[in-house]
Amino acid sequence: MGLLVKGKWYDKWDYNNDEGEFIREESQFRNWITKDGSAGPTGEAGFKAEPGRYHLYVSLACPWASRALIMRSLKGLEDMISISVVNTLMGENGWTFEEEEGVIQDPVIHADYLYQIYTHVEPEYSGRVTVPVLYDLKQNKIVNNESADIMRMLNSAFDEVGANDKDFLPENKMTEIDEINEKVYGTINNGVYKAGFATTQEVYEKEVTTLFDALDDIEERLEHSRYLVGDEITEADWRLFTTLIRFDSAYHGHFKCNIKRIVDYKNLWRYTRELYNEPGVKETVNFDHIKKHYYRSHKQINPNGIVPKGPELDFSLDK
Ligand SMILES: N[C@@H](CCC(=O)N[C@@H](CS)C(=O)NCC(=O)O)C(=O)O
Repeated sequence: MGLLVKGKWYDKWDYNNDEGEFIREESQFRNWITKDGSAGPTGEAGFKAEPGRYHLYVSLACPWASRALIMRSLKGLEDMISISVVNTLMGENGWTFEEEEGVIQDPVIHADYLYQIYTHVEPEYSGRVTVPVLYDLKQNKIVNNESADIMRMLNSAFDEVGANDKDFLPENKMTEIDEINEKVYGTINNGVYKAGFATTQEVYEKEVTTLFDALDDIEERLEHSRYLVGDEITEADWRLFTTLIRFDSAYHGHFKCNIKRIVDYKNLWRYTRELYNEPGVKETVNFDHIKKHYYRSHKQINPNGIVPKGPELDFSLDK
């Protein structure tokens, strides 16, 4: 694992502050694809929704990249936005395109490493090299590398050029969606990382407690509501789902988020299975990539890189 400093790759672990807390860096590319190419809420103009123009770099292991992948699938954008899939191991060169089952090579510069895509568009880039990356094949620019933005643009930008009309961000639910997203992000999506990457007992215990308090709250909320914001699936559900689907296979063991498993919660388990069985979703979930990535990439947590055999999970709906 490492990062770019003025376009040069350094292999170093640099995520924690002096107190042992995990600190996530802000994503740097924040342009927006719009129906007519006008500027979106952030970034510059010039990115018009056109079939075949954009390419998405993902890891099938990564919950953030999977948000983008799920939205691409739910909106029927598979033929309009092509993808590359990185190798499961994030090692000394970061994400790579080394051959492995499920890997899809980079069509742009036939890169060996994802960081080469970043330096291809910005030779002096400094920062982390993360997935997802939404890339403009026409202008050779990175449009955006923030999954929260990518989800939002895919929800509607391509609707007039062939995407289906599903809307996961209904206007009248936006306030509630934003509120729940914020809570879920801080305590659950990022919460598993904050617990897993803590480097002191004290920080770990604080973070894992916050995480399970939040899961208990969601469990309670789902007692009265089929989805997070009423009876229709919204963006908020997909943002929570990509963490829940990885929980028992990766976070419970590798990140020591083991007070309970998702399968132990009545409502959260029902909810996770329902979302997993929505058309187009299970195709984006690859447990082999998920387990291999987490257990093999973070040597400071699991030095021998042993990948556990289990757990056996059955996501069918008739359980
Ligand atoms: N805020 C970003 C976070 C993306 C992210 O951290 N992705 C991880 C993979 S799960 C990554 O690529 N990490 C590489 C690194 O931090 O060096 C987003 O939501 O898109």
